[in-house]
Amino acid sequence: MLILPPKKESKSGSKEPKNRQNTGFATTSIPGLKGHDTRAQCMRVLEVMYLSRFMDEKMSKLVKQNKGGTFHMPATGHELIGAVSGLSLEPGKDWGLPYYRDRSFVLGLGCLPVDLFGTFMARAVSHHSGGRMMPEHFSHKELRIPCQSSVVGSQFLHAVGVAKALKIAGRDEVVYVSAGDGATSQGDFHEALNFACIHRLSVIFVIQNNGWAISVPLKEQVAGGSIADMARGFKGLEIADIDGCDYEQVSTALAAAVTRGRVGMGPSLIVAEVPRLCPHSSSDDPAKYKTCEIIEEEFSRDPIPRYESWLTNMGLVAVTEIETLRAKVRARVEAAAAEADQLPFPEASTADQKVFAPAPVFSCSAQPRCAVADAKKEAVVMVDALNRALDEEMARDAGVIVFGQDVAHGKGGVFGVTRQLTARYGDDRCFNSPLAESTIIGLAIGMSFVEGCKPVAEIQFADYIWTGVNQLMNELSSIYYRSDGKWNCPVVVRMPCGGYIQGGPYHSQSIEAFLAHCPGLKVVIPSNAADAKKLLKAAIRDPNPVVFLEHKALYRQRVFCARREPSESEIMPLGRAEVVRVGDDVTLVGWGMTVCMASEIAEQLAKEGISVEVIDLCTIVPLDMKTVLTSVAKTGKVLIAHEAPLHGGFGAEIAARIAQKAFTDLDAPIMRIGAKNCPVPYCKKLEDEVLPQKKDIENGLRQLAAY
Ligand SMILES: Cc1ncc(C[n+]2csc(CCOP(=O)(O)OP(=O)(O)O)c2C)c(N)n1
Repeated sequence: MLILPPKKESKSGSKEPKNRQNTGFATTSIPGLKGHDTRAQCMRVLEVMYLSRFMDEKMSKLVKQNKGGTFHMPATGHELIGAVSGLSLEPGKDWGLPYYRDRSFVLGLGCLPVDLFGTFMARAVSHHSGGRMMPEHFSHKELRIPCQSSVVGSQFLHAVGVAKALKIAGRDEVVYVSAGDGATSQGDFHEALNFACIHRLSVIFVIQNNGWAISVPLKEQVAGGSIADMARGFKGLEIADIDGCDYEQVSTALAAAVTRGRVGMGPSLIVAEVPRLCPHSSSDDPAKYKTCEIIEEEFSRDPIPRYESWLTNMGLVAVTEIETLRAKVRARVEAAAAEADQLPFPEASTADQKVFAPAPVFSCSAQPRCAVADAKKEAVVMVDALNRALDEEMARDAGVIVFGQDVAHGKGGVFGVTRQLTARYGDDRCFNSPLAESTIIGLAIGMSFVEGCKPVAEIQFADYIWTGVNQLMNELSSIYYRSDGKWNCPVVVRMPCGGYIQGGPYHSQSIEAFLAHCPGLKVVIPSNAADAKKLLKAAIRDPNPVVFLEHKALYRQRVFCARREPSESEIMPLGRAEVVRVGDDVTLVGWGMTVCMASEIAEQLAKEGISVEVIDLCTIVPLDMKTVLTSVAKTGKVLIAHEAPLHGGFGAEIAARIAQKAFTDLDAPIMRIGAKNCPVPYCKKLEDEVLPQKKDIENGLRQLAAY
């Protein structure tokens, strides 16, 4: 069984509340409750509800006062379900992925009002985002609240990923995730329920159903109008459909779900009906879509007076105590807002910092490049080199976990890259995912939140990443930045890419330019077997998300791609281009397939006295322009060749940089070669017409040489 290292608790910038005594709260039985502990716990719930409500009242004033915050996302009406949920977890042990209207959850778990006010006013608070995110996008490392985005519903899969890593590590922590009713229309919700049930994960899904997604009522959102009914098909999911303003129902449901998760019995779904007693946000006007009768009915369900009545009716608290508590909380809210107003704004100079986490520096000077000639003996092809890299990394680090479609057991991936890994490391360490790319990336994100876990996910073909692109580009890439460097995601996403195999439009795509345009992703594309092994090892040891592109047509290519297999200790740093052939007349910059083509052509042209310097970028991000510019300074002529469409291709970026930085070194116009601006067709005759061919590269090089 994999034992992941225990989490290190880093120091928080803010003081945390001391002597929190809510552990075990969830197991308190409510009916007929009596005694000091229970009373104290119930009062704590009320205190958290007041905190959230009074903060809303204060924020609605602050938003008009030019204090740095321009947007208010109120939580009024949602206080009870959130407070009880937060107080039901063990802070620092359990995990919470709350959505924006779940302020009482984070307060219940232990977040401080001063931090939340600071975030509201876009100040340099050490939690939540340090001014990088709009308010109510919670993130708190010590309280195990992973960085939340604005994309509704994508957190469901992160929660499932956290729970999967915890299960593999044999830990008894539970994972809470919340969202509104509208978010249940997202595919990620259904994918998350599916995965959580297949793997019997300790996730508590809480849907705070206020009946509206901005202006869209539930009946236009959910077939049949019942989220609980919609979810009943998921076997193994315990469902509670409750009144989210009724303390007994809420605390009973939470207690059951926490207990169930704690002992590993599987996921729970709590659908809690609540009123939204406020506009969707400070930019919204409910009068456009709610009648007075609806608004009146919603106010009749306000959880605060209802809970106050319940407390007094149960004899747990006197009216005077309630008044005292209200006054105390109001004063605390005022003090927290005033304290937050003293906090500085972040420095402008930090705006583009922390896009990437610092990566280890690998020394590779002692590692000579594996020449093509070496390949004749003991040559390894790329597919085998990649398999060896995974094998060695899994043996080295018990946190490396491989998953994706068809990757496990006897199949070992549709190209065989992951073969034998389940047999060697067990099905916790190499497992099949459902056929759902959003699940794969979302899961990887969640798993990477658990320290020591290093997910290496496979997307079967780069052409199918698009259904996972929200998780890749909107979530994974920016978590380090959005959390102001608190949460990093050491995820590798391997994707076979490229054409020349008659794969048609859906098995031929070259997508590096899309990826390169997304800040926060490293993008790697090896062009030979030795580099593939060494780069994959570097990618796995990098603390950032790395997309690792593997050209399908090079997987088993021998002539130009097979190499002597690098030793176990050889690693190639990301961000270093390689001069694969030294030359004086023309520089060719390529990556992936075009490097192999160019190497062959350069060999032929050398016989005619045309000396071509071939540069393999190896990594698109980080981009090693220094090597490119040094070569251009020598040759004065450059051809950039890539397989992706020329239009908007990554070659344009390189050309622009050369033009800006090395204009005076140029003796000829910068030339680019790429595919036609067209999908890649199936028929070989058509495919050859669209994708760049060796003769195109040859012509380009000849033209430049003669210029
Ligand atoms: C994927 C996505 N689409 C659209 C939006 C814009 N948006 C923000 S909140 C929201 C409504 C969400 O409603 P619901 O999930 O019911 O939660 P509630 O706000 O009612 O608590 C929308 C459409 C978004 N943030 N994410």
